Amino acid sequence: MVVKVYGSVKAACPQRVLACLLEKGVDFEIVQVDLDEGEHKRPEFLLRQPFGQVPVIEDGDFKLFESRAIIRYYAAKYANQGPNLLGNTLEEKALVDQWLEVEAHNFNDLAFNLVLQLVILPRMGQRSDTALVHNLKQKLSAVLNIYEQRLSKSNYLAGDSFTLADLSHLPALRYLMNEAGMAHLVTQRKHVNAWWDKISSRPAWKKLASLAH
Ligand SMILES: N[C@@H](CCC(=O)N[C@@H](CS)C(=O)NCC(=O)O)C(=O)O
Repeated sequence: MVVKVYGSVKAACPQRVLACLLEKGVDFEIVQVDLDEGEHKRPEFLLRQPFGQVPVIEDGDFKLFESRAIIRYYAAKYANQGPNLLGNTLEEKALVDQWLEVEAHNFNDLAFNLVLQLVILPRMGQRSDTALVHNLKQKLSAVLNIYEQRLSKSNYLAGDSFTLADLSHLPALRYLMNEAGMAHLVTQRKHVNAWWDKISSRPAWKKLASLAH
């Protein structure tokens, strides 16, 4: 049964799910939801995702939304297929969870709002708020300094192998570095930069990039 992913291959949150499915070698079909047309706010879509956001997956009769819940589900469902993205021991798994929470609560809001200010609003003909951009950059720099320390001690966030904790950062980091012109936030930090090089050169991520462009 092919997994249906409702979303757009260009949107960051669906990309988190697609990257995980590609890592695991799970077949999927993308059901396009046109955010520009507001399809995600229509009643039929709200039956799948009551908050009107993408992604949502449909796997046979099973439906799930929230991208991080979805990647945890597939990493566990296909634990014996493809790379282990969850860690082996209880402690390794806890560290993966810890860094996934850091991504969701310390990193993502800042990165998302920077992309909003620098890419999305200008695209809609609106001006970005320079003071806010400055503030977001300062705060994100402080978060990335903590990543730099962590990554000076281990190859990946949760330890010595690539896990969901790393994968979950890929979409927003890519937007930040490319469209938002904030690559220096990564390249100025030796260990963060080496980590980015490793995680963004994985075949699954490269394949997703080729689907998105
Ligand atoms: N916490 C949710 C966030 C989903 C989300 O923000 N999706 C964005 C696309 S990346 C979206 O649907 N934006 C349209 C909107 O919020 O109206 C998840 O991770 O799935």
